[in-house]
Amino acid sequence: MAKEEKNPTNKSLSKIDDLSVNTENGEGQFLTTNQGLRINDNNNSLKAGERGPTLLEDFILREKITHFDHERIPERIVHARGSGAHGVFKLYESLDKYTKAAFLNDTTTETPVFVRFSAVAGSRGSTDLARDVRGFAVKFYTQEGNYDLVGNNMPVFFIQDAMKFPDLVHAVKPEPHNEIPQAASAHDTFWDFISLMPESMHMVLWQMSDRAIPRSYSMMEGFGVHTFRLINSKNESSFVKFHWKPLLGVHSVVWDEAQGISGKDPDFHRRDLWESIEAGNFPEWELGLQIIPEADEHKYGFDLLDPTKLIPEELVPVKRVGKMTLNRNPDNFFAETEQVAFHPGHIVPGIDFSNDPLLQGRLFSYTDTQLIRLGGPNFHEIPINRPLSPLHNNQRDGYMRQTINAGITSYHPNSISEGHPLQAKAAEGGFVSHAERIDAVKIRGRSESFFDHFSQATMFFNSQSKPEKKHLIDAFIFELGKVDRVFIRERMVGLLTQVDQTLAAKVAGGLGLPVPNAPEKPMNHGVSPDANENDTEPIKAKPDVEKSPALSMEGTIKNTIKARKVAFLVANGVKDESLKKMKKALTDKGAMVKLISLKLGTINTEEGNQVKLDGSFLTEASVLYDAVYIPDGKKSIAGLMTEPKSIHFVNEAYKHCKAIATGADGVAFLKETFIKEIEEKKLNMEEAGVITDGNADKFIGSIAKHRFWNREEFRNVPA
Ligand code: HDE
Repeated sequence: MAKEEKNPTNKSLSKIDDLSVNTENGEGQFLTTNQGLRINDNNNSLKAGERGPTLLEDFILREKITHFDHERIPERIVHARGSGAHGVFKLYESLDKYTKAAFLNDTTTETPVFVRFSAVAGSRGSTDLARDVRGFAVKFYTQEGNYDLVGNNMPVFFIQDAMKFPDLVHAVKPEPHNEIPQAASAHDTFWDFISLMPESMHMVLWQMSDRAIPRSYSMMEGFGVHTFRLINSKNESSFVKFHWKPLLGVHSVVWDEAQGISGKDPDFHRRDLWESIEAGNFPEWELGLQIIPEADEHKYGFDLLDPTKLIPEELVPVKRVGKMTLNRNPDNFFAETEQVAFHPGHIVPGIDFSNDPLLQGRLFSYTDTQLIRLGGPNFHEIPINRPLSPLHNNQRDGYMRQTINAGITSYHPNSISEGHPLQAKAAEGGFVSHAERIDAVKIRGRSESFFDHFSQATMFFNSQSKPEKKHLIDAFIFELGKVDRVFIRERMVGLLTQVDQTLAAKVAGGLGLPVPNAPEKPMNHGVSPDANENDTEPIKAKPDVEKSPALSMEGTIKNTIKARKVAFLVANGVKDESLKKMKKALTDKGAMVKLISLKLGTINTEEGNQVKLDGSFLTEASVLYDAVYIPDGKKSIAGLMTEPKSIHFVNEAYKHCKAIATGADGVAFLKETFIKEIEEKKLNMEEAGVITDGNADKFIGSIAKHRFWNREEFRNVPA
């Protein structure tokens, strides 16, 4: 018997590769049908006479249209809108003390990764800038099999038990009678549900914060959310929370801007990720671990198994253990980004689950949904989902099977193939579940340690800076303002009284509702109607820390302008040096510069050189940029001033608190804009992020600061 037959191996996969059609449209290749037949005329169907009816015989037309008719697969029920990229993960130091996972032990290899970022609620074609949680899913192709870290850009979740997930998603999706609104939580059913679910309060504060409208995927943190376990080679377990820390810092846009971007460029995040990678500005994150010894399981005022709680970094610091770099765009969106299938249950030896009831439910859901989304049980064979490690088992057949398994045994135990494929001992890398002792009564219920729904919501609110708090309050007023039923708004304000009285009062004020003067007793729908109400009432415990600075974006990295987009407003007569020097200074630091003018084409500089333009005031908008620069050249500035859209461009950038710079000539332009109010109020221009001496270093410093929130206190730009 041939070795192949005894031990079916991945070799059979390579047979398929040999057979696979070369789909690259390279030189000298002919157009063919799916059967390889060369096509002679791809423009006309087969007809009975030039003006006659089309013939059913036309198998080429039928094949083409049939395939086209079936091009769409169901979109993901959640996280439908997303973008992906390839990259690598490199470990800084071995973590063998905590885990035996090879990719977390070996500092010499680079582990390939594929990452998909997503928004949760909207459909595949919805805007990137919806107020929403973002998915942050990473597939590590390790030597021991695929490990998927399927996280979000917020460290907690709305609900404590998987049982509530379909309810949550039904509530946030467009309302079923009219399918409105798309990609938005600002509607009655969402807030009806949330206002009846006090456990969602902490997450809702994150969702109303600017974290829900990121500037870029590469400027978001990522979180594994649940507590997981690390297991070392001695089978010792520690608890762990996973973090991704972006090296560009954590930055967001403002809500008014997000709404503008949604119209001007709904692909804003997708484009940003794509362009950054194409430009060599590879997005980078450090993998961070919060490691909690098993002995400390009950040390904190919250339950480690409760996914509505985070561990403040001040209590357990985040240990940065390696770096992920995204360095390659996919070749084909559908084949890779759409067909990638993540699963929190894809783990490797050295990593294990906790009993978080949300995580436990997820372990069922992902394969289940992918079976239908990807059309059957063989989606692990789609190239983007294939592990790099060898794959042998007795699973066979099914829709779209690619592997041609050789041999006659597809069962275990067998003797015909001498028992192959073999079970692996733990020492040989076989996965063994952590032997956790469980001695329990079967119960449909929730632990009392999950009943504190408010203390971390309050901690989050208290940890925000003044502008962040203001944005958060405005977001609540916006969202609840879109709710038609007044009793839902009132119930929500009542719940906010449990979080913070000022927050509740300001939101009530914005909604024209009476301000409750004491915390209102919330309803608890997390329990069965048979439960004793007094034993199950939500409580507000004393938080482990009152404030966690790590939860504010205020203190984030502000020393880089890599991947930032800067608009240069120019017209005929712009000064060569003022344009070129600034452009070089910014692009040297990794920023992207676009030249925008009254119309497309080219302009002539004062020195008579021709410069190519990247956009016009019709094709571009300030919301798509991080900063604006107006180079010198009196004629150029006079030209710009003939176009009111250029004034609007700068006013809007000013309104959104972005860095703005001009040379000496541009000061006349600024006087036409609302920026003049800084001077009128005798405030310092540079402290408000406006540079008027064309100094590149100062401008770079201002862009790196991201936004000048101090302007919000006095600026009066109407629209
Ligand atoms: Fe998911 N989630 N989820 N989720 N999730 C899916 O799987 C689900 C949860 C997350 O880019 C689905 O293949 C349940 C938390 C991301 O392809 C589905 C519960 C977190 C992605 C599913 C949760 C996530 C998904 C839809 C509660 C952060 C996109 C399509 C028990 C830790 C992955 C799919 C990608 C996708 C179920 C809660 C993250 C339906 C039942 C908490 C990033 O299986």
